[in-house]
Amino acid sequence: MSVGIDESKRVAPESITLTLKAIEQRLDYWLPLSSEREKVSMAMRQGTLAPGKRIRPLLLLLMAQDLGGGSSTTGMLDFACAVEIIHAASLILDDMPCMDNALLRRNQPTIHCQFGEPVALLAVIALVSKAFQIISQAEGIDEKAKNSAVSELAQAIGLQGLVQGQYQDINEGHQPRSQEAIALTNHYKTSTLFCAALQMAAIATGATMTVREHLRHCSFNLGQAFQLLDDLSDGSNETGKDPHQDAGKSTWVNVFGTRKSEKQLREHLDVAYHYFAQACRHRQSTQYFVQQWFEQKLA
Ligand code: GRG
Repeated sequence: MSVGIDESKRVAPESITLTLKAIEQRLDYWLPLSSEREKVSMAMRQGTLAPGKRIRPLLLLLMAQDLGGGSSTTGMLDFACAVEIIHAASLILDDMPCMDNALLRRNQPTIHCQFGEPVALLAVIALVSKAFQIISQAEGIDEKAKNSAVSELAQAIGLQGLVQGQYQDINEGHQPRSQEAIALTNHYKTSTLFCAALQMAAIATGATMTVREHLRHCSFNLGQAFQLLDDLSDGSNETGKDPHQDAGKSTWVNVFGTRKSEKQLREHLDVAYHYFAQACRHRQSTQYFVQQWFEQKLA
């Protein structure tokens, strides 16, 4: 499948590679080993620094550029790290025996398999607290923006976000579900953290409420598309996910099949692009990056 992107608008892979390197270095800075034998800090590092796609921090940083920067690069990088750390914490928790009971994540044994359940749980809590510490200390970003960022990220985690998505998934995920019910769970599980990433970019750059509203619509659709892609690629080497993890779950792909899911994915992407264009009328690197990213994954 081709998304048909204009060649002249491609985001240079070298610039993405550099940004990814900056994210990884800053994560490494924020997650030091307390000591060689200190298991919780090892689990925190391992869970976060294991090779992931870093799509949420990348989106945050690209969107901040599209919206005109205006904030310190290090501070923006700190916001991006906070979002990635929350994502990593949610994956560690999601994999635990009381949740999905997964053995593999990012092509490596899951954190509870490596360090045991008590250490994994403590690492999750410590990562969540680290994320908020990072926001509060983000360099060169004013206090009001930091407060708003804390609020956005907290909402994305809680009962109107990841926690709700996870709850719905473990309670209803193995029962027959309507299209709407699956979309709602995906919204909570995935769109909310995409939303926090884009909102934090908007907050740090002083974007208007109208722009922020466009970005909310964009995130909803981007999250749906991303979750559909995640379901479609289950069991492939790409995800590094335990291939049995979603077996028997009422995901879009398991209920409606591959073809309908791909169609649905493309429809969500088109709506997301529409709102990207509404939010950033002058610079649209984020949209082009997303387009080429999906184009590559769907090829
Ligand atoms: C905030 C600690 C905390 C927990 C909240 C456990 C839980 C409650 C939420 C988990 C929700 C969940 C598992 C969402 C999955 C979303 C998703 C598509 C994950 C895969 O993301 P990728 O592909 O993964 O970006 P990588 O490994 O590349 O980073």
